Amino acid sequence: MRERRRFLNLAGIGASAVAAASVSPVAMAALPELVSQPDATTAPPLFAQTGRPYDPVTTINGWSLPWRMRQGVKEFHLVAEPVVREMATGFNAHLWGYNGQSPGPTIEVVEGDRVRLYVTNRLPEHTSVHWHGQRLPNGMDGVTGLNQPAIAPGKTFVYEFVARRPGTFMYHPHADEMVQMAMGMMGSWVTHPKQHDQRIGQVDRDFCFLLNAYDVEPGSATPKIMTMLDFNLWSWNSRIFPGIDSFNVKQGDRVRMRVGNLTMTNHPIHIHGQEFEVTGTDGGPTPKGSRWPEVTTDIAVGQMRQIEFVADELGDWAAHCHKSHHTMNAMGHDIPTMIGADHAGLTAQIRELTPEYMVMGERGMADMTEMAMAIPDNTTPMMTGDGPFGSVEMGGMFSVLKVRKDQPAHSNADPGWYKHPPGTVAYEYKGETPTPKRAQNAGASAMPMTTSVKQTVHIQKPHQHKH
Ligand SMILES: [Cu+2]
Repeated sequence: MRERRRFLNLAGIGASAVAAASVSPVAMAALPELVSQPDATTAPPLFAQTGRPYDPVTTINGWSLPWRMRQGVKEFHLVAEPVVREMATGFNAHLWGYNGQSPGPTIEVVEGDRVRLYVTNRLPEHTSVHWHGQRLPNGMDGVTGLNQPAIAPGKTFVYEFVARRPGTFMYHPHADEMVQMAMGMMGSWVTHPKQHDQRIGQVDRDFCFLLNAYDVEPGSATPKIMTMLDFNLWSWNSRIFPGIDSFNVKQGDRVRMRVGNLTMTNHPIHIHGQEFEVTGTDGGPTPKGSRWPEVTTDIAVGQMRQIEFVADELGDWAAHCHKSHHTMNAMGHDIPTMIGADHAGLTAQIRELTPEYMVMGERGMADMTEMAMAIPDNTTPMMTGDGPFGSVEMGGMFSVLKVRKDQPAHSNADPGWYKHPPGTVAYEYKGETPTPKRAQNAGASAMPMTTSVKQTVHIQKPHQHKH
């Protein structure tokens, strides 16, 4: 017991290597092996070595947690801890997560599995885990104070329940929830069906990711935890474009995407080039008669959606949140609209007061991607991403569905950019452009103002203080 406490205390300061050396193998065996992920790469699907077999998911820029079987129970070990998450190349955020990354690992089980989850708390404050959407005994639901005492720093709690229904779930703390979610504590959970279910089809590829959001000031690394709506980083699995891996599939593959929303707002998820159906919600598989084809589905806060489609159109297809502010990175806020504004002379005057002043966005903001403006260390440009035809001018919740003839089965290896057959790319028209006749009558002259409005603005000068 004493050894155990010492182990946990050491573990609490992140000295796991020291702890492993100072604890006997017998003491260690009480807990399932602690597996940690060092980086944000998309791990290959984790095929079951023990327990019932299933078709594993691919977690975008994530991984699935290995388990051990002990007396018929599937045992996992989650460790809540501070992590450094690379959100895009060169941009590291100081988050809280599980087992080395944020989000934590995906947990995959089979309907009917008895699951035991050890949760070790290495955070500086107490925590708990809520298994979002599951049917389970009330005392396992993870709401601190309501269902269980909080897990103090250094302590390990055990959750145990049977995964009763198949579907897509999430896990996250229900203790100091606002702070811990703003810091990145969350993960996906997939319960695979035990046997063939009429409503749950077979798919060739099964992807999984969470929608999350952060407010990290450019140049800093730790999220602001009081932000409610004005987040500046809209991410999938704590990654922002161009850091989000593409979905690489073979033409004709039946593809499933499982998406959970743990941000503070809804996200209309939109996929170009093919139509999908929502085959599952947070409550389970949808009845077949309730499905219809669509290209965008809105995912509200706390919801999970499973969408499915046959990827039959070759190409590189955008897949993104359709709120355009969510496909931009930091610096995307509080910039006035300058389109159409005449800056002549203004810049010189402002520069007398602020020598570094520059005009942004008088022709739109696309110039920003070309300018390669100097930005603070440890952040990422607002609109970026080099595509085969230039800048993609995106950020945040944006990725690409790559459909290829020769993508190897089950592989998410990046096939590179699509090679368009000759004559299938939009091109510049080089002929003459006649002025449309209608243009003469349209616009302001089509609806002339009958009365002119004169406005007088009174300016009151500030009183001068007399000293
Ligand atoms: Cu969005």
